[in-house]
Amino acid sequence: MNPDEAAFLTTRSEQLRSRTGFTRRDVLKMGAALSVASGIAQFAPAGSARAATLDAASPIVKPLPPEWFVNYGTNAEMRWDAVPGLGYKIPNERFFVRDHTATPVIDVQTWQLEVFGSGLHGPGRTFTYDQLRQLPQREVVAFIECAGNGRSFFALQQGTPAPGTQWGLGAIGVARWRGVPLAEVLKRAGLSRRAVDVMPSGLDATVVSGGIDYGHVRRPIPIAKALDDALLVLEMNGEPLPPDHGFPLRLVVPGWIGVANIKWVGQIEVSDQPLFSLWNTQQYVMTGDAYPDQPVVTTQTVKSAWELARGAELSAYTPVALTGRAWSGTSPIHRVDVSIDQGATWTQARLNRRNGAWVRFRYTFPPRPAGDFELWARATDAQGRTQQPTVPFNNGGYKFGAIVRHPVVVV
Ligand SMILES: Nc1nc2c(c(=O)[nH]1)N[C@H]1C(S)=C(S)[C@@H](COP(=O)(O)O)O[C@H]1N2
Ligand SMILES: [Mo]
Repeated sequence: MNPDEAAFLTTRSEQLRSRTGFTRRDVLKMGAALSVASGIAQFAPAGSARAATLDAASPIVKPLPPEWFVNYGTNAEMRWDAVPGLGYKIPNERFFVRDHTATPVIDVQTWQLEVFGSGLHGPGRTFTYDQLRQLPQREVVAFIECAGNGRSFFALQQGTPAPGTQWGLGAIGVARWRGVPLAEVLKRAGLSRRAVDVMPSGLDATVVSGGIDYGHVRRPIPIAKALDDALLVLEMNGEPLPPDHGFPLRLVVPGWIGVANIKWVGQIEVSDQPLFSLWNTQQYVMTGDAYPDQPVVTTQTVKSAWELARGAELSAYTPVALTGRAWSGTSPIHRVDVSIDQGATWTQARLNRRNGAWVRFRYTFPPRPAGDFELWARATDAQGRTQQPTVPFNNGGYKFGAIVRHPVVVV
């Protein structure tokens, strides 16, 4: 690394430390790993020049106070060190945001949902906001988590950086979602037995990249999932959906990756043929040496996070009560084990009774002399899937489910 680059990284890392809770050591490691791969410009929150432009017309509508969020411009990560004291659900104003372009502001008076396609036996139909509110409503408490949550740890822990937003573990939130089962809407639109895929499409700006317009953000789910528990959501934690989270209507697909949960839905295509978009072909597909079959990413993996800053200081010779949360896309969490000696010995964490979208856990850090430690939390779900020390790399940096090594300093 030449000295200029080193100076750049130092500056960036100092900005990062104050904005993200990553330690300087983390950032230097990440920077070193990233500098190996060329053309990766998005690893850090925007530098000052870019941040100024973005702040002038923020793509995200809600306030993003730095004590709650790491601001990446079109994405905002929840800071885990701001989570202690929050209840089971993450309040709307604290929920992470991930926009491919920018949050649109939609007039509900003129907005309509249009359902169409070869998977219907008639011409389809439209629904107004009020009509949707008259239909049977259901509630679900579920997480929404970006497929790329934890991506930075491919660089930081495994030395294989993946391009894209360098999320820590805060691209997740849990909320109570209320709305109309997608099944109810499909039935009323004339669902045919021949339907195979259902593709909601967002009303945010189309995605243009390299001179190509890929259209509105949209991604199909199979009809089985659509009819199972997919919910067309009007309310988040008892309030109308906030603009950043999809007002007036978003799809919630419990357990599936973030991008399945299309925001600002304006159209739903129901097809008797498999459907494709950028978001289930070039993006959100596992690629790389470990994935010759290139599976489409659907459900989330098992993960856990500490409600604590990276590099947090703990008092020497004192037991310290620590908390965290663990989750899985496919079943409740069964147990969480903790190691502070690089996996040599493990202690079971105590799980709260409330379990489902995620579970909160408690662990008492034992009295220790001053020094550097790593907290390792290893969650196991009810299907026996356990976090491993490493995970195979994939080019998109999706589903980083390995044990995250969380540095703490005993002082
Ligand atoms: N229309 C639309 N839907 C979208 C997106 C988007 O950019 N446009 N982003 C997706 C991605 S990648 C994620 S992770 C989640 C984020 O949801 P949130 O911003 O409510 O946390 O929304 C998904 N739905
Ligand atoms: Mo995402």
